[in-house]
Amino acid sequence: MSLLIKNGRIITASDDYIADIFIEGEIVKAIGKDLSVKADKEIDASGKLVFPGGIDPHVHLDMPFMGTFSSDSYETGTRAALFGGTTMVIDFILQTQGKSLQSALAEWRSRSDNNCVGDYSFHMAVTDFNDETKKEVRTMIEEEGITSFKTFMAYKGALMIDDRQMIGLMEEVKKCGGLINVHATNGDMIDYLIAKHRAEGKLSPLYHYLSQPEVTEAEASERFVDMANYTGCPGYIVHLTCEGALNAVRNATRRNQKIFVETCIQYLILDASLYEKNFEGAKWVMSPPLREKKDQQTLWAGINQGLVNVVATDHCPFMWEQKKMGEKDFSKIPNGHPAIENRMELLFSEGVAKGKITLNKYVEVACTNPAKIFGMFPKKGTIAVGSDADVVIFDPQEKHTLSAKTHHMNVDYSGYEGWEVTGKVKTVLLRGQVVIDDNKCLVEKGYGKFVKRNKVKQIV
Ligand code: DUC
Ligand code: ZN
Ligand code: ZN
Repeated sequence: MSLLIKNGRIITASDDYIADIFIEGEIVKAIGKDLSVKADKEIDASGKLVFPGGIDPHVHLDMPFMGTFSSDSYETGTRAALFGGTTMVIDFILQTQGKSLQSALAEWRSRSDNNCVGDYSFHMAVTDFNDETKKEVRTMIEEEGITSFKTFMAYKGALMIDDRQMIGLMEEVKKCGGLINVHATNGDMIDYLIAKHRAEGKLSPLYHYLSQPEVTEAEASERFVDMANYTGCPGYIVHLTCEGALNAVRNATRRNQKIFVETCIQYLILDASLYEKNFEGAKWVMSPPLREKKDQQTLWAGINQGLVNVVATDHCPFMWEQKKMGEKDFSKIPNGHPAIENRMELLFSEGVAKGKITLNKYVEVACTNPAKIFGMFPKKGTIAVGSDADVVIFDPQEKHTLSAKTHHMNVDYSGYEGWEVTGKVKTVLLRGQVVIDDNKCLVEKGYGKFVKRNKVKQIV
C-alpha cells in the first residue's frame, strides 16, 4: 500500500516548506515538490499544516491509583490520543514495593497487550530500589527496550523512594545507559500540610492546592538536580509547574548541567483560581496542582529559552463518581485530569495561534523532543525519509469547542468544557495507515504497537 500526501505545508522542528510526501508501507519513502510517483491513494493537503504525529510521554491508562483505576483503558486512551493528533504515548508501570520490576511489567502487559489503538511504550517506576531491583535495570534497558525509570519523591508508603535509593538507582541507570524521570515534590512536607489541614477541618479541594505550595516542588527539584549532577545520571523532571522549580534547573545550567524538563498543557493555560469553585475544583485536583499566572509566564518563557523541552499531559482521568470519593476530604480525591485528546489542539491554539511559540517550537516540544529524549528519534518525532509515517494533517483556521459531549476519552467531564479552540486535527496517519479521518477512527484495538526504545544518546 502506498500513499501520496500532496501540497501540504510540512512543519518539523527545524523546517517549514510546501511539498509532497510519498509513503510506502509504514515508512516515508520520499519528500519533494511535485513528486512524480503513482500511489494507491492520494490526499490533497493544500492549505493544511502537515506535522509529525504527536508523542505524549506522560500518560496513565488503566492505572491502579488511590484505591481505584484511571478510567481510560489502553484502547479508549490511545484512540482518544489519535483523535487529538497524538500517535504515540509513554505510559507508566508502577513497581509494587516488595515485588520485582519484571512482575510489574507482566501485570501492565496483561492490560495493555493487544489493546492499544495507537503506538505506546512504558517508563518503569522504581518504587523499591534494592539489590534485586538493581539487577533488573540492565535487563529492562537491553532486553525490554524500557530505558527510562520513573521515581517519586512523594506518595510515601506506596511510591516514594528516599534519597539513598535515588542515588543508588541513579548510579545503576547511568552505568546501563538509561535516564531517570522524577515526580519532584517534597513528600514529607506535603504529608505534613495535608494532615494539618485535615486536623483543622479544611477539607475542600482548595486545600489540595494549599498542601502543595511552590516550595515543595522547588525544594525537591533542586535536590533531584543536585543528585543527578553528583552521579552524572541523565535526569528528566516530569510535570514541572512553577518558577521556583524551573529556577533550580536554570541554576544548574551555570555549572554546565543539562536537565530535561517537561511541563503539561494544563500548567500553561489553567491556574489555581479553579480551586475556588468548591467541590467542582476536584476536576483539577492533580499533583502538582495548578499554579499562578506568574508561573504560566515562566513556563512559556522557559519553552522559548530551551529550558522546558517537552509539553505532555500527565493524562490520568477519573469519572466524576470516582472524584466524589473525596467529596468530604480533598486527600481522597483521585489525583489527575484528562487531556490526552486535547494537548495538540490546545497547545496550537493557545501557543501558536496566540503568538507565544513558533510552529517549529510547537513540533519540537510536542513531537520531536519526546522522541529524542526517550530514544526513538528519528524513527518517531519527525517527518523525514526513512521515518515511520506518523503524520497529522491539521487545519490551522478551523474553530471548534471542546466538550465532554464530543470528546473520545472515557471520562464524563472535560477540564476544558466550552473552551474555544483555533485549529483542528483533520487526518492522522500512523505507520502509513490512515487512522483518523473526518472524525472517525479507522483502526481497531491491536493496531497500536509497543515501541522498544534505545539507550539515551540525544542531546536536545
Ligand atoms: N499526579 C497526578 O495528578 N496523577 C497521577 C500521578 C501524579 O503524579
Ligand atoms: Zn507525578
Ligand atoms: Zn503522572
